[in-house]
This record gives sequence, C-alpha cells and structure tokens, in this order.
Amino acid sequence: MLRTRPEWSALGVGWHTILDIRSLEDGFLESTLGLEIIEVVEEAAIASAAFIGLGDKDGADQAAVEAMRIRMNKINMRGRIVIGEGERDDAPMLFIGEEVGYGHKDGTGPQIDIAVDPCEGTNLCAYAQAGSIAVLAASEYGGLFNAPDFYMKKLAAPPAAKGKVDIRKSATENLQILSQCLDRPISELTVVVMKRERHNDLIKEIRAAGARIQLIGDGDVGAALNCGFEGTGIHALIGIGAAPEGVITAAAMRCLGGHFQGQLVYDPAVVQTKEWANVTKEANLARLAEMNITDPDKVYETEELASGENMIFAATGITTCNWLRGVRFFEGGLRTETLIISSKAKTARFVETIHMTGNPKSVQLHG
Ligand code: VTB
Repeated sequence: MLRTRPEWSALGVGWHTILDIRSLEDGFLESTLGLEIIEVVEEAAIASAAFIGLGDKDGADQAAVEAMRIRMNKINMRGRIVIGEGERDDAPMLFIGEEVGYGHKDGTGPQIDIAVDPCEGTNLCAYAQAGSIAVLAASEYGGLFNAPDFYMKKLAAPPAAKGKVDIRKSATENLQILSQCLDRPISELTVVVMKRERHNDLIKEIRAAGARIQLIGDGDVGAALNCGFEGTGIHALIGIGAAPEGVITAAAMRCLGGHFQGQLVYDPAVVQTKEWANVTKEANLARLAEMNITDPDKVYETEELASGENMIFAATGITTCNWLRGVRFFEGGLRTETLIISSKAKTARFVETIHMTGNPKSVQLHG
C-alpha cells in the first residue's frame, strides 16, 4: 500500500501535493503512478479469482470491473476510460468516457487515458483454464487509439521480426520471414491461433507451411504477449480477435519492442460470430464512417494504436499463463504476480505480492 512518507507528513506535505508537483515527464507515470496501477490490476485479478472454475464468466467480469474501478478512484489522477466495458448505456461501470481518479474533483493530478480489460479471458477464468489476466494500458491524454467495438485481424511477433513480418502478407510468407529473423526452421516455430471457425483456413495454411499451432479457446492479449519475451516457446499470434484488446496488446508490444499490427474487420461473413448475426457489412461501414474512420481497411501499426510518449501496460495473472502466474491462495492470504511495463523507463517488472488478508500462520518465501 502506498502511503504518505512520515517525514513529508511532518512537514505538512500531503501525498497529493507530492503527486501534483511531479509531471508526466519526470517519470511520474513509471514510478509513483505505476505502483498504484499495480494495485489496480491486482485488485481486479483477486476479485476475479474468487470465480475461478465456477462457470460464471459474467460474475468473474463484474467482480473485476468493480474492484478495478474502486481502486482507480483512489488515485490522484484525472483518468479517462478510452477502452472499457462498452458504451455508457450498456456498461454500468468503466464505460468509455467514464472519468476515474479523484483528481477530477479539484482539477489535480495528471491527465491519463486508460484502456482496461478487467478480466481478459472470462471463459478461461470461469472454466479454470490457463491465460486469464486482469489488464490495463495507460498513457497521457490522446496516446491510445479509441478503437471501435469491432473485430481486428492481428499479427504479433518477437522484436527480431518487427517491421519485417507484415499483416498484408500471407501466413506462409510471414512464417518464412519469421524463420529467417529468428534463425530457426519453420518446423520449430509455434503460432498461437484462437479456435474459431473463421480460422479454419488459416490453421490449414499454417500447418501446410510446416509450423506448429497452439490452439487457444480465448485470451489473445496474453497470447500475443508471449511474443514479446524470449523463452515462452511462442513465436507469433495470428488471427481475428476483438479490436479494443488489440490496443492494449499494442501498448505492451510498444514497450517490449515486439511486432504488432492490427486491421479492423467489419464484414460479419469473415468474423462468423453470433454477436454479429443481425449486423450487415454496410451498417458496420456506416458506423466506422460516423467515427471518422475514413479508411476501414487501414493497417494500424503498434505506434498508431499506442502512440503516447508515456506508455504503461500492466497485467496480473488470474489463472497462470506462460509468462505470469495466477492468483494463489493460502491460509490467511494470497499471492499475485503482476507484470508492469513502461515505455519511458524501459522497464518490465514482475512484481510478486503477498496479500495477508487474514492472519496467516506462516508465509512462504516462494509460493
Ligand atoms: C474473445 C476473447 C479474446 O476477443 O475471443 C474475443 O477470448 C472476441 O472473439 O481474448 P469472439 O467473439 O469470437 O469470442 C478477445 O477478447 C480479445 O481479442
């Protein structure tokens, strides 16, 4: 928990004052706020973790949203949700445009845009499967693309392939490029693809090219992050997922130097989802035009989706994935693991926190 340092209190300098005199430029977002952001994602993950394996994905999501919002509102910032649970009318909390942080009351604290997915991979949480995370990205105002609630074709790859693979190219071509960049044969490349009807041809193509596929049920944010780190055994993410989460993924890949590109998908025939059963391509194109997206086929680069100078990405594991452990309970407490990455400080911190919620008889050093 962050508290005002005693010597500052003695001088009559409150915690808010200290936050106010720091600017975004001098590392505020990376250090002071970063610590609070860790708690935001931790709280969301802990709330969702109570639902692991209960088969209640909405419950897991709602609990995370509520916890995230409560913690965010304790921060001295003027936060704006740019990617959240949806439009105000159908999302009671963390809706797009919602103001978070108590700085709004008195006009203090930094101005920050925030993209959240309090429980990414709700099904994974509900069915106790790997890869559910509580996640957010933050930047100064205007630093995150306000993605419509559409689908997005995505391509993620390791830093060595950044700018070399290209979403406009076929999967086969990209695998050849990846093989050169990573200096390993295609047969030793593993690509993550979400198990969806729309990916049937893609899966055939990747297998015909000779690469391996890790098929996942949900959670393409966490899956893409695998490509940002060496040693995960994952070399690319290809396929269509949700667009808002593409922005959050871009924020992380921007900080890690990995490759990420996204292209909005507006044709229901391509997406093949029940969600768009009553939606037409024409109606979707009209929605994009209303949002001033003049080129619906534009390929967005990482730096366009996450353009801010100060970019922060934070994720706490709900269930364990390749690069992050999930919430672990013990008698009298629990343990979380959080990754917080910062573009400016150029740090990726893995923070393990022991939360002594009860009266633990003992706390293991490594759990
Ligand atoms: C989900 C989810 C992903 O996209 O699949 C969703 O698991 C949209 O796809 O992690 P469907 O409507 O086909 O399920 C993500 O949320 C993020 O891109």
